[in-house]
Amino acid sequence: MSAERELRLARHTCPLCEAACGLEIAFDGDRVVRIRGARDDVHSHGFICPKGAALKELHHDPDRLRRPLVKRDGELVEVSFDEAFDEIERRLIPIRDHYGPASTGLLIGNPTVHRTGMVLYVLDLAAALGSPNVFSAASLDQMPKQLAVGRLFGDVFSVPVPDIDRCDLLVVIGANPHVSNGSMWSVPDYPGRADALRARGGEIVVVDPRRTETADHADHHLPIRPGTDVYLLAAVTHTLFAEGLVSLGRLEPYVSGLAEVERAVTPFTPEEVADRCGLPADRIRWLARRLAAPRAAIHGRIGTCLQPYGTAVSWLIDVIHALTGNLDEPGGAMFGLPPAFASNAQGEPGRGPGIEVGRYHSRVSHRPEVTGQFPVSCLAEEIETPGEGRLRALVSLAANPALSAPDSTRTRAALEQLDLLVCFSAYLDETAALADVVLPARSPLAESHYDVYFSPYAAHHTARFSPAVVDDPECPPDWQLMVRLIAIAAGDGARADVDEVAERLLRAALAGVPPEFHDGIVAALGTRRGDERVLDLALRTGPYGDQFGMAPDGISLDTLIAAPDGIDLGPLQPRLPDALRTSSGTVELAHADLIGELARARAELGEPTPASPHTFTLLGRRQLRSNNSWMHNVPSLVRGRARCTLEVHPDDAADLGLGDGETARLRAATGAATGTTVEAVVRIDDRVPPGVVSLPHGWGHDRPGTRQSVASQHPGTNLNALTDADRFEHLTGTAVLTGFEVTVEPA
Ligand SMILES: Nc1nc2c(c(=O)[nH]1)N[C@H]1C(S)=C(S)[C@@H](COP(=O)(O)OP(=O)(O)OC[C@H]3O[C@@H](n4cnc5c(=O)[nH]c(N)nc54)[C@H](O)[C@@H]3O)O[C@H]1N2
Ligand SMILES: Nc1nc2c(c(=O)[nH]1)N[C@H]1C(S)=C(S)[C@@H](COP(=O)(O)OP(=O)(O)OC[C@H]3O[C@@H](n4cnc5c(=O)[nH]c(N)nc54)[C@H](O)[C@@H]3O)O[C@H]1N2
Ligand code: SF4
Ligand SMILES: [Mo]
Repeated sequence: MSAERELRLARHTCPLCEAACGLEIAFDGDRVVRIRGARDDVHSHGFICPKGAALKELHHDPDRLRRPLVKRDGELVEVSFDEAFDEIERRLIPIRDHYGPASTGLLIGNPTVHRTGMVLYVLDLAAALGSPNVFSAASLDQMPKQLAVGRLFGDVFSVPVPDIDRCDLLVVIGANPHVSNGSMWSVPDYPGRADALRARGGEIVVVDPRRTETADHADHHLPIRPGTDVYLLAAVTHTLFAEGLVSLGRLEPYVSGLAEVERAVTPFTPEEVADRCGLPADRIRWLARRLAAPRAAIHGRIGTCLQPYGTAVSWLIDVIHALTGNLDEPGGAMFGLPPAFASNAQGEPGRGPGIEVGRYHSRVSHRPEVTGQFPVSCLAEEIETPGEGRLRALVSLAANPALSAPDSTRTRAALEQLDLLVCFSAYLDETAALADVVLPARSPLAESHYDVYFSPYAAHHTARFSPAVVDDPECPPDWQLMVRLIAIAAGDGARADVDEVAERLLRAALAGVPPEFHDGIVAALGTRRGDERVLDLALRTGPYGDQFGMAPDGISLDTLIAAPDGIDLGPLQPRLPDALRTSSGTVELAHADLIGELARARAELGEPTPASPHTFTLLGRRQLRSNNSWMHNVPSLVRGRARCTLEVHPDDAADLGLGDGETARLRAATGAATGTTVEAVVRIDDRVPPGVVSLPHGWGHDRPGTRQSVASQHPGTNLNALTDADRFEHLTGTAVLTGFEVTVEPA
């Protein structure tokens, strides 16, 4: 008791995943002794997962990078920050001067969007580099969803999310929120909220080839065959029309393209697709009828995006929401209105230019840009292929493509060919080990946090800001490192004053505001620096903002600092038609590209299924104690039973002669990676159906040159050694990272 009283308690936000849980951190002096969920947090109400608690170990991990590294004579050696930035300038600028801006590139990894100081400057960095070669984890993740909603609603960030606290039916398709806590859906304590949904009489249906942890806590599990969701959802849509279940409700005047959709789904009768999906036709009709009731919502994620029809599947999910009157209705799928950075709350309400893709194309395989990026699946070829515009210098922000990107053997070889690789990273990970310059990231506890990117997808409106809880005098904050990179790329030089460059960027962002107000706005932001100024500006001019005094009850960064548990801004509210940004001012259901995908799927339905009896379909999976390709250096998360295991159905294990805990050899059976083998420890488990095996991604910590002493004792298997950069989703180039063919044999 008395010892408890000595502890200093601080509040922070977990930056590890999209749930963005509120944390209560207990310090004894400057040591973190305990991290718990912050009980009164308005967003997460005390919820925390093992990864959040493990921030304690992350913070104190001696392996975590603390000083910059520069490669000298083949060895990475510690240098000062000034030396590191000088080195970047000395090497980057001549490459760009000599070969042009396209010879430089930017790779944006997942943690970037969880770090306020990074995400608020990342577009400025891309602009300063001036290169079309911008890649991000989005094309290993949600790009199909972004394109789908861009077509439907005119804005690539307008993803509607299930109103879980008020719905009566939740259909989870290709997602495992019980483990992931939601994705493009910030839903801390999914398990508790799912239980509450069922306790009030609602039901959960899981559509997943694997009987997931989410399915364990659901009412129905539909074990669909991998990669066939487009057929299932087309048949559901077909059934809605065929059975007269289409009812647009309040949105009737704001929906276009209905007849085209009806025509396009005509061939997809439940009987026609049942075999392909591995689901009985009457089960498909049942699902359609259930979805046609009020307060029903669908959540589709990684399993629906990282497959060959990712955009079409994502599109059909929201088409079904619209057709059943469940779009933008309480208990259905709703658009959040976050306190800041809401792209669909800016400009004229209800209308906009819509989206454009393919404004330019990649050099080697002529892939269209989507949201100003090329897909990671063409990163390696842009480095490997000689000729004008070859990618020679890459800045990698919190990305570990050596494990996260498809065909990692090829990706690693390509990264080694670069003239300059700069990595901004938390660890000397498998990618940073290949770098010429490595910049260290501060501990998340030394960074302030506001959830810029995922607050639009929160299941309930809140506003919360967490100041840094410790100082790190040795390592500058993220925003300063970002601004120094921008200064180099923009020609201000490595030693430019970060505040001056930041102020210039801030003023440039005021372009839409009459110039006579600029000085007053900048002055009103006071003495804050960097990302906190950008954030304060966005909050104050946002939908709940104080409008610099014109709305005195509104919020600002000061109000949020005074409310460490956050401010509750109420449940999600209907936002259509105002949130639309399509040129027609309607929900445009029937973009030609998407209708075209249905025609393509229809043609493939006649072809024999690709699976052969000798191969297995490999799925990925996420795990509670793992976070993509990192957090494996934290002892509490890797302790105990091996995590990176290959799940094999008992019947298959018997056929193959594989016992639990034995090692299997997997061999890629299709595409450019064909023949590549990896070994994985087997776990016999009937969660996977016969013919399907499952292996988590982000492992394979046995590469030379890394500094992750714990992770390297639990290396696991690199799933992406088997995936193939040449297999990608048709419209976005998103890598197909789930549902590909492998052979399995005892090692
Ligand atoms: N086969 C397969 N591959 C996949 C997936 C899959 O399901 N299957 N999922 C894909 C998805 S959805 C994603 S999002 C990607 C994720 O893959 P990446 O974009 O590579 O991101 P992470 O693996 O989360 O983290 C990359 C690195 O960021 C560094 N890092 C962590 N915190 C910080 C920080 O605060 N600052 C900085 N500067 N660096 C930090 C860590 O050192 C880590 O090594 O993987 C994709 N790859
Ligand atoms: N604990 C933990 N949480 C995380 C992460 C983590 O690494 N660990 N990563 C974060 C990131 S970056 C992301 S993007 C999210 C992802 O969040 P989720 O998408 O919820 O997580 P996954 O576990 O990848 O779930 C994908 C599901 O799709 C299924 N699936 C595979 N192929 C198919 C198919 O063809 N059809 C159907 N219907 N299903 C299929 C898989 O079996 C799996 O259950 O999680 C985030 N949260
Ligand atoms: S669910 Fe996500 S945000 Fe919450 S504690 Fe776990 S890792 Fe952190
Ligand atoms: Mo992701």
